[in-house]
Amino acid sequence: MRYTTAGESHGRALVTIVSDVPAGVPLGRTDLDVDLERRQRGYGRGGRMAIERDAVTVLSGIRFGRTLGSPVALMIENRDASAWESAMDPFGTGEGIERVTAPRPGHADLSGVQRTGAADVRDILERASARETAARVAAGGVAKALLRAFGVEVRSWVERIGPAATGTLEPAAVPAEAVESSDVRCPDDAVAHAMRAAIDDAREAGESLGGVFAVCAEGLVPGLGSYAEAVTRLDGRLAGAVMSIPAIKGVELGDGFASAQRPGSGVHDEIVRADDGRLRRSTNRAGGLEGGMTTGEPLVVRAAMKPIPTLMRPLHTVDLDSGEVADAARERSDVCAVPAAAVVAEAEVAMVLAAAYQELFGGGCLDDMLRAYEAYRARITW
Ligand code: EPS
Repeated sequence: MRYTTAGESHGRALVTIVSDVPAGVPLGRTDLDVDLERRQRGYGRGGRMAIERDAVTVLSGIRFGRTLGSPVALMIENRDASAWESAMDPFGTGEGIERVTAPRPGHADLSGVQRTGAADVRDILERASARETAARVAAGGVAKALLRAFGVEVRSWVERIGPAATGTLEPAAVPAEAVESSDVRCPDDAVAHAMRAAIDDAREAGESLGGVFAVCAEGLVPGLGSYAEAVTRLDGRLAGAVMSIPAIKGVELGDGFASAQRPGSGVHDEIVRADDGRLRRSTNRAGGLEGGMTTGEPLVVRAAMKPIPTLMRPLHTVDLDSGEVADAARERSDVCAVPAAAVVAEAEVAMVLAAAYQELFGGGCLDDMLRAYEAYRARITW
């Protein structure tokens, strides 16, 4: 399974096509829309989210609540597009439309115009906008539906926003309900309060804030991915997928960077026999991944998000028309989008894992995959 997206932030709609979807995967409207709604939430979001009501229109690939085995095409309309019709007109002349000429430090603006030769930074920023991640989340809904058939759930939480942090949390210490009811996706009430205060301070100061979130997948079978080839090792695929999300500047798997400070005995997870006779790990410092494969323990991916580059108190830049020092362009923006990015990362992780299930158990039809899965589980008696 893989996806691609198209769409500009203020164009008519975002679309995604999910290819190589097995037939027979149960998929309801809520499965697709629930995460779009979760991605829109979050303390620190800006004015745009008050306009949008992201919901999927299914264009192909689903019939009577099941996937057909054909590409799944999904569309999310941009409600804000009505205010941008002439500025985004595919066939207009652009006459009378104000150009953006002050590239924002930290955004795709400058490298984008250098790459494409565009005379208007808007040509770049419309697509580089994190609005695109709504389409990723829609695609992730298809991947999550496949994973659910194998008893796998993917969730996320936020551990840091600016200076306010919980420290590293174990999945077992993070109740899903506490996260979902928090507008910063943080299960610790006191820290959540500090996160909101930090966002308020940042807004007041014309600043933006980044943070750290974790994505966790539970119920995974061991052996997904591979130790054999660079491109099939799951670690690299997960890190690449999460780092493809705009503003993500660091990814760690399990204890990640902290592992570098400890001796081996303080890093590796001992193998023990559980009550059901199966082999497990006594700890999960590896974050559910060894040798490029899943261990069957919860998979934990953590990511660092930089602060959003659009600042209401802008940094200096150089105006591309005049060559003079200027204030960076100020688009309406979010103060903090870390909770939203966590939901986007769930989609990315789900897509990688769904593809890994298909590699191991076949990809044509869900029932065949489930039979292969049962045989695999039965073979691993220890
Ligand atoms: C974004 C700017 C803002 C954000 C947007 C990302 O949009 P606008 O330019 O319309 O004010 O709200 O994020 C989304 C629209 C979204 O759906 O997440 C940017 O410049 O990256």
